[in-house]
Amino acid sequence: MEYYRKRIEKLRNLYPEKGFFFFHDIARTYLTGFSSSEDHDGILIVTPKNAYFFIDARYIQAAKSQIPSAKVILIESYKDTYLSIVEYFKTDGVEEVLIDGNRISYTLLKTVKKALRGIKLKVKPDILRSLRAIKDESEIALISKAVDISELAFNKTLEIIKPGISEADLANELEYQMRKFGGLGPGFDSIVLFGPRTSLPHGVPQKDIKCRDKEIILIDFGVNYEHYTSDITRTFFLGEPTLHMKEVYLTVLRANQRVLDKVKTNMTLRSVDQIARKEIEKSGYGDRFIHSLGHGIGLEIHETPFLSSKMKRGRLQVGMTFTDEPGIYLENEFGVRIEDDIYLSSSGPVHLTSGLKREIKIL
Ligand SMILES: [Mn+2]
Repeated sequence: MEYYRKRIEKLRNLYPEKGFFFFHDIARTYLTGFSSSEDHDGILIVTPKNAYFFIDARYIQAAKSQIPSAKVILIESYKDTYLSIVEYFKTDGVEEVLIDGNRISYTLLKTVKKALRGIKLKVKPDILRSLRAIKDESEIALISKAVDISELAFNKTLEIIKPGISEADLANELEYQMRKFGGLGPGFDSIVLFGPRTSLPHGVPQKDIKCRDKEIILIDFGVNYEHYTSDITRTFFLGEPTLHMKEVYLTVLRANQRVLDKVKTNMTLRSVDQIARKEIEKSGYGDRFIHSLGHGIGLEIHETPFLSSKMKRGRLQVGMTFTDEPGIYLENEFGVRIEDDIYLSSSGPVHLTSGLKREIKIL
């Protein structure tokens, strides 16, 4: 409970004297712990003195019992509520309100602008980005739990792999196991690919693609645990892989491992990407590593920090959680990606996904 109050306090310190208008689920979950299904269900406003959460009758009971960090107020109609919110800001002496420009629709922005008559409205993209990039203890615990469930679900799913099973059926089994072990479900659409289709970095599992006798299999998945997600990729084999596959696999593994060995606080984001990229370039596959090295994980599957050679600014900081996912993709042949989750603690990187072995795995 304290964590939510602390986050609101940090937000106030970052933008002193300002008011905030939040209307999307990520911000609500981060600042109150309460999640409703749609972005437009629930409005959170924060002033220098108070926080108010406006919600309709469908959620009011749950919100009242679950939210310690804001006063929960029942609303009859969202339209009227927009008009009444201005009074809360005025009573608390707010002269300028910040609103998240990355997520608001043009129509809602117009409505809010009109409703806040007399108060300045400033559109600010991704207001919570810098706060959310640095995880607190409770967030690390949730991500770690998501990782634990991922391991259990993955290992259980391996048991049913045999020639004839389809990509889609395997993905369904994996997602069923995630829920069975306590997850809310997948953190994103699971990627389960067989054979040459492993060279599609974001392929969609198909019903009519069946596992063969000898097969390369790529599974990229995450578990949503209390709205926080893990993100893991394992590439492995049913039957003996070819020498070429082994060589590519070991190259990707070396790149992945080098990042784990070298990553540290204050490193520039692009240089982290470079660690893996150089390793892959040395083996001659530099042009087949066709995406960036990794991204932050948390309430969203892709969030700050972005570990990419395109990042001109930004450094790793203590408290960040991110993926380390080099890959090599050989069109019409096969692809290999190995993705791990890392937490940068004050005493160095913590390999969250170490429970899922990364040496060549043959089923
Ligand atoms: Mn990822």
